[in-house]
Amino acid sequence: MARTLPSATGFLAAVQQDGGQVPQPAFASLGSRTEEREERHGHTLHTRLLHAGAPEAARACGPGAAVVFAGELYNQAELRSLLPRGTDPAGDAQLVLALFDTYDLHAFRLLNGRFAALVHGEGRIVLATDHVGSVPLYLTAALGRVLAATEAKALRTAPMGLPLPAARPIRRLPGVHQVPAGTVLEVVLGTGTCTAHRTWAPPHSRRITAEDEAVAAVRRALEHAVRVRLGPEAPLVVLSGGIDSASVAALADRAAGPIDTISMGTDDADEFSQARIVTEHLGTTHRELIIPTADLLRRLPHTVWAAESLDPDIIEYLLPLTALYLRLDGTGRRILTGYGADIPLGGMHREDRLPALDTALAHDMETFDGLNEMSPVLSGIGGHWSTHPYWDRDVLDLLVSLEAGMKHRYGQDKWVLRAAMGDVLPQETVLRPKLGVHEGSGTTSSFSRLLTDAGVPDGRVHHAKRLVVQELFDQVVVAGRHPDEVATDDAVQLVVDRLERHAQPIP
Ligand code: IOT
Ligand code: MG
Repeated sequence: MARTLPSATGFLAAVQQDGGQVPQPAFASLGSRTEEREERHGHTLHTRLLHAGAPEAARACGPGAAVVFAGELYNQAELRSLLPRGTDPAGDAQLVLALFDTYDLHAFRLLNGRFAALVHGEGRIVLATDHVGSVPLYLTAALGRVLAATEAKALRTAPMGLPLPAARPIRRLPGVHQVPAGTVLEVVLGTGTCTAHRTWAPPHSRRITAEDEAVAAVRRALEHAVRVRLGPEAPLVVLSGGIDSASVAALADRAAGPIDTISMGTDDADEFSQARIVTEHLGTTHRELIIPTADLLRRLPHTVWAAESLDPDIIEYLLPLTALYLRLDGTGRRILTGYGADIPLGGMHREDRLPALDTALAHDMETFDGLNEMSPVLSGIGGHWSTHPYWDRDVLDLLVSLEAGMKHRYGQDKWVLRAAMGDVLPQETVLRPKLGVHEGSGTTSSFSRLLTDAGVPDGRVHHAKRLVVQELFDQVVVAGRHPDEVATDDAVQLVVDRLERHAQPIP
């Protein structure tokens, strides 16, 4: 069978002295599981991998270090050119191990990928994610013991107390920390010292480029990012019919067509006609999926379970996509999405003043870490693997650093992207204004309605959404309940009762 998913999509790994017990992780992501134990440098490395049938390439061991790797690299060819002649690593984990032998933890500064990794070296553990932390990685530690996992809930039964000031504490899960985006954490087993090494940061400067150069650079970078994300089988592009996902579909179709596309809508709203303009132009195998609004809202617990995020706005963007991923036929699809384009291009802000546009996008680039909006678990709960060309390291570096006048130009938002795609998409698509997935699917309004129908005053709806998400997080992440057993309506009722109690004057 052609392998279209990465070797591993998640892991729990423990390094400890006594070879003690390791929790059986309750991953939300689907996949086969393999367990391995190995004695190294007086410690046991115990790995539980989540994979799609070929876990071998996700682990690599050498005399100096062992690597556990979930996800995939997108600049392998470049990376291989750094290795001595005759070195031919079999997979991404081996490649990382070979680079680690030469560059030590600075190897992670070289990678462009979507991954989480653990390296066990002599007396220390190195934990790393890709430049934007798109595969979340969590840890908890004690002196001489480190437990790391790609889902926070996998660590909830075994939190340990070692303070890790270099990592981000997870609210509501004491003892559990997240590896910050673009950061390598190094934990010395003997002393418990934890040091952070930044491997990537969003550019703060802006480049002045001629129009045609900027347009060509965007096209080239995006084309490359799409190409390296394709597997051996036709990819599936989740398509709204907006410029972001239509561009990904067009470039994937040119590189590996014919491709499959899918659009979701609800009984409240859809963007089917706009998506169809794209699919007919490209000749994709297209499917329209209507998810009844009540079913959509029932997936709120699953979305929080997968994203492990407490941000109600982000959860609203992710809910329709999660519901879509759960309804795909079969398993093991490689999914390409246009998610993320709006952040470096300032598309969400509908802002035509350049200072305000750059302020907004600089803010978004400073605050995305920990929101987990690109977590592979969102599609992993349906057994799939998603990837985001706009957050490719090279694409992101380029888009962020273009001066704001390339992003808003001639009265258009995301101008440089639209200009870069003019020859492969219908004019109507190129000119179509932004509509967020939370708007196009009616998610924001149906979630609001759920709350106002339960008695929440209009002015408190956003606050109530935050509390509902928090309540769901407490149930499906902190308490470890399965989302199938958690009802959105019950969480809403709990929040409404709590709000009403607090609204009463204190006697
Ligand atoms: P939006 O850009 O509308 O959608 C994200 C992706 O989801 C699209 O590119 C497309 O691949 C897929 N998608 C959207 N709607 C549908 C649909 N009806 N059917 C199938 N697939 C669909 C929010 C947003 O507007 O999404 N995402 C922003 C940024 C979030 C802000 N985050 C932050 N500040 N940290 C984005 O950049 O994509
Ligand atoms: Mg978008």
